[in-house]
Amino acid sequence: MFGCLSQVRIRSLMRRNVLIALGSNVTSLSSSPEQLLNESMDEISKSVGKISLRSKNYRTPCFPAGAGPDFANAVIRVETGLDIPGILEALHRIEADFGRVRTVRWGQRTLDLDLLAADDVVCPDDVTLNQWINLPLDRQMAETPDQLLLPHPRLQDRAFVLIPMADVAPDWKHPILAKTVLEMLEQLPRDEIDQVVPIS
Ligand code: PH2
Ligand code: MG
Ligand code: MG
Repeated sequence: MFGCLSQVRIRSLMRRNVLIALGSNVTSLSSSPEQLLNESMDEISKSVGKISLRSKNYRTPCFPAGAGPDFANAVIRVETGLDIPGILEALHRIEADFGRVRTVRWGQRTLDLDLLAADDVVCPDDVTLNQWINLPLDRQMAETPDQLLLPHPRLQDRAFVLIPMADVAPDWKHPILAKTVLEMLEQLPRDEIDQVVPIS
């Protein structure tokens, strides 16, 4: 599963900057989606590393449209000494602790934590990542990668990722697409951007 990571392991003594997307669109018995995001950030700072920057929380329409209630989304920038398998393990544990229940692929998510990028690491390799980036929409809906892909292969398509990402890493440059977050955001349709609204 972690085929590309030997190079990353060798660098494991280095601290790295990672970008993590947080999403929630279900209300647990005791918390709102925004509270879940805030509480999970406390947990990430304990088990992954220092949160150096956090975006605003945003209210966003569910993708695909109509598949569920609106999401609360945010992105954080974390400084960590963990290697990538260690980061994923911590994120999965935190998702489980927050009672993530996943019955259908695009269904309601208590808490979804996605590793968007780790510095400029490409996983597993340029050719494979490019294939996933260029996957036609119908196949995106039907196929799920069975290995870690970094940067996240859909981040350039989603206003609910790029807008909070622009709060914390506007100048981060995609290592394959060679565009900054702000440049990727400029390519999205205006109406998709307008639907992502900061939660006051
Ligand atoms: N996450 C999904 C599916 N759809 N839609 C929005 N607005 N925000 C998300 O975080 C999101 C989604 C699967 O992880
Ligand atoms: Mg996820
Ligand atoms: Mg997700």
